[in-house]
Amino acid sequence: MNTSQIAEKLFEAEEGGKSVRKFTAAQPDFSLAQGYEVQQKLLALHEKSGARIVGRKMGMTSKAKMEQMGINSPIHGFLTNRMEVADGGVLKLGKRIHPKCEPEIAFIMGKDLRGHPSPAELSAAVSEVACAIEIIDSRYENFDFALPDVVADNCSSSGFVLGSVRKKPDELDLATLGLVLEKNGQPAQYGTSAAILGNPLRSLLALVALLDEMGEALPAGSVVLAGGATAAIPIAAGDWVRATFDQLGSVEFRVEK
Ligand code: OOG
Ligand code: MG
Repeated sequence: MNTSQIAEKLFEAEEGGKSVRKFTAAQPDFSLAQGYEVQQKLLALHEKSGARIVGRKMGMTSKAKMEQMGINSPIHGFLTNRMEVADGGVLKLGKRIHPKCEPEIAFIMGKDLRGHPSPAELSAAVSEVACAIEIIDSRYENFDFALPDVVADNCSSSGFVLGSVRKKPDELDLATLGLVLEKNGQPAQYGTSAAILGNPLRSLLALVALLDEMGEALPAGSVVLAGGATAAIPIAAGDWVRATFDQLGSVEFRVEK
């Protein structure tokens, strides 16, 4: 299959709620570069169906996630307006296949960023920091994929919830924010923002460098998810999930069918 056909398959899998086998199983030479090519074609299919890109997400930026998924290099995907769930709102599962969620740190960009900014330029380009929960849902059977597969599948992106407390990067020590993820009132994961490449700002820096390799900038207004700070946990209809972070308050949602 070529990259256009793979993009079609992944789009159909997501729309129809039916998982597919990882492409590297039948095409072992399917490369990371081709994975990103598929991802761009997938974005075009989402845009054709009326979705709008609102930001980017980083993946595999913590040891917990690398160990859970068996992949050890940072990757990025896109976020659309259709993926956003309001803080305190309801996630309708719809056609999701085997959804999970994970606690993250989010940046809302105030200025365009491109290339290799200095630490000062990086912080100055961030207008707000928020706590967040990402909802992921691999379109692959059993969440089983190699690096090019997961990149093609937009890094399992499926949804995100942004916390309502907003801070400036210099109002926080971004490397030391403790957090707890609860499901139905029970703690499910504990973590720290340090798990995200030592400091989530490093994840933002890595994203901007990776986008630059594709000839792209990160525009003002973008939402950026820096990557899961803990392993992801499964969610199902009826669940209530909340993540609480030092200095950034909490973010929560309920899950319905
Ligand atoms: C891939 C998505 C990774 C993260 O934060 O590391 C990711 C997956 O785990 O299926 O979102
Ligand atoms: Mg994530």
